[in-house]
Amino acid sequence: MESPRTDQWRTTAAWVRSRVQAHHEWFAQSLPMIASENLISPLSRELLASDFHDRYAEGHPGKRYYQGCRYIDEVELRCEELARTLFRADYADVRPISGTTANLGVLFALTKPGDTISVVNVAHGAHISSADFGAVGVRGLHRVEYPFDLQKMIVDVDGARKVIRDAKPKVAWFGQSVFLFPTPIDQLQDAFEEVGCAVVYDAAHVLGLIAGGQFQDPLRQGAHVVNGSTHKTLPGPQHGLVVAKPRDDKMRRKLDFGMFPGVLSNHHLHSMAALAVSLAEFLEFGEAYAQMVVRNAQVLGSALHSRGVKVLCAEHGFTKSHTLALDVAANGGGADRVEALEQANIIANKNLLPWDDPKKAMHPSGIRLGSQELTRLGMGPAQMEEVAQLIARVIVDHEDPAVVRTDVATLRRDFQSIHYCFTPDVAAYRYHKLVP
Ligand code: DSN
Repeated sequence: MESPRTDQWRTTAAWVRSRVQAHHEWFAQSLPMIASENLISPLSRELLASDFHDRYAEGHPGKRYYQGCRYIDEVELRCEELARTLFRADYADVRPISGTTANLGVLFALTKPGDTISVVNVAHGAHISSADFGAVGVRGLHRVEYPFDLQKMIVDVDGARKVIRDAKPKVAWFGQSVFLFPTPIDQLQDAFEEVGCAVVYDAAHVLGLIAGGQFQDPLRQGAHVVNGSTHKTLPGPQHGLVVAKPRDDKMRRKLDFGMFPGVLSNHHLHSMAALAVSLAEFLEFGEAYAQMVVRNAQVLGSALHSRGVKVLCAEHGFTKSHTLALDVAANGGGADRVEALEQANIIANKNLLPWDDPKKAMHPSGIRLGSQELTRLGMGPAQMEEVAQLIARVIVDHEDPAVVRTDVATLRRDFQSIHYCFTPDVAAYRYHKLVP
């Protein structure tokens, strides 16, 4: 007979499983609109639970520190090849286990403590990697910031050129987490060349839009390195990626060493395999997906604007990415309105706007929305009009979220499978139920 103690932990394990199941059921009735998230395909998801998860494979295919890597090596070589093909890159590293790890590995490769780096300010939408309290600070770098055009929500070209010329950074770093418009790095080429800096573009948010040819093409606009996470507009596993056109062999070797042994030990082989499948699927479906993501974001921006929601950059078409930034200061503030949206089963995040006090990150005036996951579920412009109406009822009209929630569920009922992938029919089952 089992002891009561054993029962206690067995019950706890079952309870954890039931909470995950509850989460699945909740999200199946919701509109997930956090700009950094997405749905992995069923085929990729299956590999996350494979035996690759249980193995070690430090080093490179054919030169491992562990035996047992015969098939892992084959998959990793193919994954690298798929990444080089998709991004038309000379170099690919598919080992980073997240976007921040990719950032850290690149910083470790291209800088030494005390070097200067030029970055976008976090208040202007940069990722926390660019902050003193993030990866840049961990590497002990001296940070200088580009001036930012708050009307156009992009780096100010003349100001950035001056910063680069004056500070002579070792690395000029770009990329944002509130990433509405392409960064004009092509116009900074003269400054990059004059100071001889490495140019790095953190593409986490827009990786799929770049791969799908719908945003900008940093590797052909002056960037040596593009890095980021692989689960936002590129709908792959929670993982990271570096692709590059290294300017010489020395940079190539440094990038390689920076990742391993620089910041990685083992590199999560199950998610590397899932990434390989996601990259293959993106080569097949990515262009159409990325086009629809951007179109949906623009339609959503326009529809929200016409319903009285203050969407940033109305005069510039709201966005050229998957992201919209809303100023809801006059509607109760970001924290208050995302709570109400969540009550209506519309999942979004509060966000600092450039003019907010950075110390008030928990009570900002903004909300960030992304169109990439609803697009993955098969929604198009007609649904964006409906989504805008649902959001405006909460944000502008302060309607009872419980009433809006029933209409959210009705809209969501017809959008249960994952699109732009090889096995759309399996999706609903995988997404709703844990495998028995
Ligand atoms: N923190 C993530 C985001 O939501 O943008 C990026 O890592």
